Amino acid sequence: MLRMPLSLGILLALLGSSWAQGCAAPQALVSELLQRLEGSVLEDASPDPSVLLALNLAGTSNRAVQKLLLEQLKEQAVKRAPHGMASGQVALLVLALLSSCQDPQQVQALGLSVDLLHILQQRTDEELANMEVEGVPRTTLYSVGLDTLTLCLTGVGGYQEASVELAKELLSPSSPLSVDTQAMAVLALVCTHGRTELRDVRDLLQEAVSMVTNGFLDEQEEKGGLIGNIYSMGLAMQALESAGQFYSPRQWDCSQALSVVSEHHFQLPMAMAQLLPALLGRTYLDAASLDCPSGSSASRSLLDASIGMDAPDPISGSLPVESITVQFSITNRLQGKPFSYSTMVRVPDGSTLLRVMEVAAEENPAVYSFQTEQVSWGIMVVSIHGLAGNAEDRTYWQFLSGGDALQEGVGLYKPRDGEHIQAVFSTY
Ligand code: B12
Repeated sequence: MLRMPLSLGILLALLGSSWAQGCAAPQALVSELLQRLEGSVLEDASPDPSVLLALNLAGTSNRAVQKLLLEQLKEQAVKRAPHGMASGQVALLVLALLSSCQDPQQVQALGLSVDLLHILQQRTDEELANMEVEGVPRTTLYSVGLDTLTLCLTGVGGYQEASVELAKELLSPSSPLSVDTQAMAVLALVCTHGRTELRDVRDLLQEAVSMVTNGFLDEQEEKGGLIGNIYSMGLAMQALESAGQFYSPRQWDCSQALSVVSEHHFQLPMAMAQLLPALLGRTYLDAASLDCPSGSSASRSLLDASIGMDAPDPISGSLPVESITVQFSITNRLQGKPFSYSTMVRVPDGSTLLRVMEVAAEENPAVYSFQTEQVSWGIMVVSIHGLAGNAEDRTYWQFLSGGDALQEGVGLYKPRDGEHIQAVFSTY
């Protein structure tokens, strides 16, 4: 059944301009994020299912952007999903299609057709088989959470077993779990809890969700609103929004979380996409029960839609920019011949870590050359000094400052003068 999308205008009018009751964000923040997210959609860029999902959950009225993204994602699905797309990526595609009222079992584009649910089921089975044999999924537990949530929302088999595995991992993790991973698992378990009839499964899921969400509430109280870091807030808020019955009679003071996120200037579409639904009191659990887009033809050009897209802060052109010095080290003690190098790099103040690495590589390419890939969260460093991270070995280049892992990627993080950044070849 097709219903009209919840108009953001009406919703915002209902919310009013100040903090409304319940978990409703200030109007200005919601409309700014929505506009920037719409503006991030480009004709020639690789489409992001999380962005379409968020726009649909937020009830965008920009049909041109919705239509463009949907077509791009369908093409991506028929071209890439049958061959090697990771389980979590298939799951995100399914969620984006569901939120657009499309049938994920019959995705058609470019004269091809694909059944994404069948593929998702297969990939999830592979994740679970890996967990059984090796103790870890084929990709990550975060992706298993996404897969399980998606299978559950579509009612396709396998999600119950996956939920049991996720619950066990939440209750006694084999390695520390990030807030993001726990939050995604909570969304999946809340869905399964609502669907399963099995008493012992329900009890297990209840115990796991209750433990995680109470932990989130404790952390929020201790850290003045923050749960994990600023980039995990979107998913943590979605988890708390969906799981009220599991921490009842305790209450969630969501205005505290809202004040933390409203103070941050989000730049990355992915960060906005995970946060926006939570600001409207919605979660990924709503993806399959959404009002459908009306399908009216695009009335605005994409150029119109791209207003408000903020470019990274430019370094002032007219004023002289001060230079800073950053120490940059690369270390591998994990694979092949060990190495460790360190250099001092001078860059204009306000430069990103990516720029620091580029300057290091220009000055000494034999040591500091590196390669990157553009992915959903921006620029990911895939290899340094000829050594590449690998999903099979679960290796990657981790970035640290003063021993702490950076909370942003190299394209966003701006080192301070005198800071020592380490890239360490690590496992996850
Ligand atoms: C799993 C995960 C990882 C895994 C990915 C392994 C894998 N093969 O799947 C590993 C451990 C490698 C990883 C590394 C890093 N991660 Co990470 N990661 C996640 C997590 C929990 C889930 C991502 C995911 O699987 N999505 C589902 C799949 C289906 O979608 P996808 O688009 O294919 O996902 C890919 C990208 O997300 C990419 N990726 C993962 N992390 C990062 C980080 C950056 C900066 C980039 C550009 C890409 C990237 O790897 C995924 C798999 O290919 C997210 C949490 C979240 N809220 O999204 C954090 C998250 C994306 N990671 C984050 C960070 C900070 C990092 C690191 C920079 C940490 C560090 N100090 O080194 C590094 C990247 C360094 C580099 N080499 O450039 C932040 C990004 C915040 C930001 N503003 O940029 C997040 C949001 C966590 C957080 N709340 O802080 N990560």
